[in-house]
Amino acid sequence: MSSRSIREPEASDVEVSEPETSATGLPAIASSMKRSISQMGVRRTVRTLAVINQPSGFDCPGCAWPEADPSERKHIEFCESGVKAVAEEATTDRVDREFFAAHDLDDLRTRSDFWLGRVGRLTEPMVKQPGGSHFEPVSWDAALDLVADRLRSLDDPNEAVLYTSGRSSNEAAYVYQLMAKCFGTNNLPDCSNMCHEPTGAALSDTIGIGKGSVRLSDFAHADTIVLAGQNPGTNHPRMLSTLEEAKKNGARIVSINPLPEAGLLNFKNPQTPRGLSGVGTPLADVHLPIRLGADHALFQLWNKRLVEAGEVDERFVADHTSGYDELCAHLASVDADDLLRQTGLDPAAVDQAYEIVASAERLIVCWAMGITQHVGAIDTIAEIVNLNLLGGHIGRLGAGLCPVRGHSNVQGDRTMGIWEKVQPDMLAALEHEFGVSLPTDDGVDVVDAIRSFEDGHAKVFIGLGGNFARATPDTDRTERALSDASLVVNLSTKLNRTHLVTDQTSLILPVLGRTEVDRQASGDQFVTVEDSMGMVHASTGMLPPPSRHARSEVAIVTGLAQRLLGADHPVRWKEMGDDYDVIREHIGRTVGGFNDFNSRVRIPGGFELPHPPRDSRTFETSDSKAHFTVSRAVTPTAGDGELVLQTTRSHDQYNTTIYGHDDRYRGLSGDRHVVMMNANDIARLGFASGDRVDLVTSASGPERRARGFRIVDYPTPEGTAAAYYPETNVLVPLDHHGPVAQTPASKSIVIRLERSTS
Ligand SMILES: Nc1nc2c(c(=O)[nH]1)N[C@H]1C(S)=C(S)[C@@H](COP(=O)(O)OP(=O)(O)OC[C@H]3O[C@@H](n4cnc5c(=O)[nH]c(N)nc54)[C@H](O)[C@@H]3O)O[C@H]1N2
Ligand SMILES: Nc1nc2c(c(=O)[nH]1)N[C@H]1C(S)=C(S)[C@@H](COP(=O)(O)OP(=O)(O)OC[C@H]3O[C@@H](n4cnc5c(=O)[nH]c(N)nc54)[C@H](O)[C@@H]3O)O[C@H]1N2
Ligand SMILES: [Mo]
Repeated sequence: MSSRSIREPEASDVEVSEPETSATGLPAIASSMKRSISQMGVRRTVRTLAVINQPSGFDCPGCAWPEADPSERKHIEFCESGVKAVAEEATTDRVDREFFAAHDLDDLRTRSDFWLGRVGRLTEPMVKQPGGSHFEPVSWDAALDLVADRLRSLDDPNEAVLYTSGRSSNEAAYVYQLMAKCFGTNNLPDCSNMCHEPTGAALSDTIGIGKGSVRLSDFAHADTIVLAGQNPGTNHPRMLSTLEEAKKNGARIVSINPLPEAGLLNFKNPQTPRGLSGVGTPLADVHLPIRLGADHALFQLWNKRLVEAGEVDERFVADHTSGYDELCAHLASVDADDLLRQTGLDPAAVDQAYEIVASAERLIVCWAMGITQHVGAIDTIAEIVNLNLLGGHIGRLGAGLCPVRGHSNVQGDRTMGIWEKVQPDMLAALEHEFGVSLPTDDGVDVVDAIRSFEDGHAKVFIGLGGNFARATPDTDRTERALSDASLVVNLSTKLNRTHLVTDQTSLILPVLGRTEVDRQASGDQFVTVEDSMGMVHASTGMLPPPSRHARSEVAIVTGLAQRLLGADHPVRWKEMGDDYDVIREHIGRTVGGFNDFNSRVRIPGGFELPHPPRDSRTFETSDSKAHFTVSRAVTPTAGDGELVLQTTRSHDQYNTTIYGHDDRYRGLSGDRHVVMMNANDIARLGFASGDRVDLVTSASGPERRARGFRIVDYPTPEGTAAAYYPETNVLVPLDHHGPVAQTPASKSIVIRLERSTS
């Protein structure tokens, strides 16, 4: 299939069928295999899938859910979403110079995200000059010189913003942050800022480390698992096997989610006879269809009851925590009825779930974007921590806190120093290791980066992966802010909107993906990643590169750094680019937990990073205790004629990459412009299912509008609605975020509906 044959989907209408009540492994894998074979052929499909997530193979770019110990690993360690993610990368379609000659900028700007992603892999560096109509080929030398010259000509290094998406390897992330810091800026925003940033903030404050405290093996020992604000059937399908095993061992599961997501209710595992026979394993014992953003109220209500009933691990609380008396005083002052009302839940179901949680001896709480993408996210997560601390569910086998990360190496990138916030210990270690002096002021996060482009201070954008213009909130405003950027550089596998936003210079640098052989001067390289539970392991690609011009992220960054910082710079950029072991030696000496990195990562399965609360109930906080947190629960509300909207993922996308138009488990296909609403709201607001409406918000400033959405009657709680991201990012005001983390509150936007005129 040549790239030219990709068609925009026909303007079709949404087809609605009953939502599924079970996540089904086998048809799921079959359907994704079909697509994979159409994108990369049978041989490539078989070859690739045989080594995905195997100790000697490559790490699945799908999500950050960990793999089992190599001794327990199955032959198939992938899922439908993983197959789609791999096919997206390993496609045999190519975007070459003829493609760019045939499609000018105006043409590309009219294309959908689906089309841009489907045309194929980028093959050679391309540049669009200021005012230019087309992207044109440019040599690597000229491209890297251009970036280095522009950066050096800035008045202030902080006029550059260096973004990272969470797919980059540890090695690429490490050299990238080092280059930024040596250049003189901590402007290192990343996709975490829009994702689990509130998790890191809340966990650092309360338990002294911003990462989750469970191992994969804990799930087999848990007696209770709470799944809050997460859709594992779609976004972390391999987690369903873990949950199935936990159920088999007797665990009870409470799910908290406005939507009855299929993967929360039942799982038919294709790798078990039971799943094959179509029976499946019921997952959630209790499902709580909560109002958007009311999780804080729910957890606080449970905590109040636990304290009042004396269902507290007194020994743990006395030995390991501080702030208990303040918490008790606060919980005594809050009104249980008010908290319950905020949730909108059936009191009997809340009681039933409470009984399960209160009687837990080994409790794991998992959460993802349904918790973090709210104004009050940090407080909600701190309330979850309160729950685990009250029961002593931390540093105990089968218990703990489990933020479920998104991008496959988003956690590792942060560990490697991709962070706009300065980490004094790491800064000192880098200065000592390399004999350099690094900037000490915090840089900008995603939201502040957009503000900085908007006010004209920021001028150069560099993206190590990702699709900044599309993933960020307030699309119109953000695109306007970026349109004046004097230089936008993207290291990308695939074409996307961010390449097209600036009216000035745009540079596309094609990178190797994880599935591909990465050959450098010292021979074939592997890279490393860290999963959601702090396991670090190697990833080795085996497919041929997409073209002879594509370069590894490490090669591009070290090549740029040499030009930018000069031949006599004390960092050995070239040696690092030639041999990734050299990078890992530096990481071993400058990043905590990575000693003997090169030897330990060569052990199949890799190694585990230390986590003091999990390992020894040690809390590296100001008073060496885990902290209870006092905060007031405030649930987002909408006025008459309004709804609170969440923006969510369909079953057929990877963030801003749209694989197709089939949100299978929710029974919605054909078109992504749908708004899921409760039947009572549809009637109350004077509409009918199937009506075409605009979603409009006037919260936080001027009116914002997303046009032409079909109303679908869907089981979401009254007063709430759901629609897909990124199409609805146009509605998320840039200033709509919580404190500290500044993560856009893209799961609570107050909207009204207007009949579509278009
Ligand atoms: N196939 C696939 N896999 C992916 C991704 C992808 O796009 N496609 N993205 C990756 C990334 S970067 C990430 S961060 C993760 C995201 O994984 P998820 O967090 O599962 O992603 P979302 O689709 O945003 O789903 C949020 C879930 O939370 C629920 N929810 C929304 N608001 C609330 C609330 O206020 N309270 C509660 N209790 N629930 C709420 C929604 O109904 C939905 O089920 O997945 C990763 N994996
Ligand atoms: N409204 C709303 N907005 C959201 C969210 C939401 O739930 N609602 N979710 C937020 C979340 S959780 C996240 S993580 C962000 C995601 O934000 P990003 O990480 O910026 O977005 P992606 O869509 O994952 O990036 C896709 C692009 O990455 C490039 N790419 C893919 N693989 C590689 C690789 O191996 N190397 C390199 N260099 N490039 C590669 C491709 O060119 C592709 O076009 O979006 C956030 N935005
Ligand atoms: Mo994410």
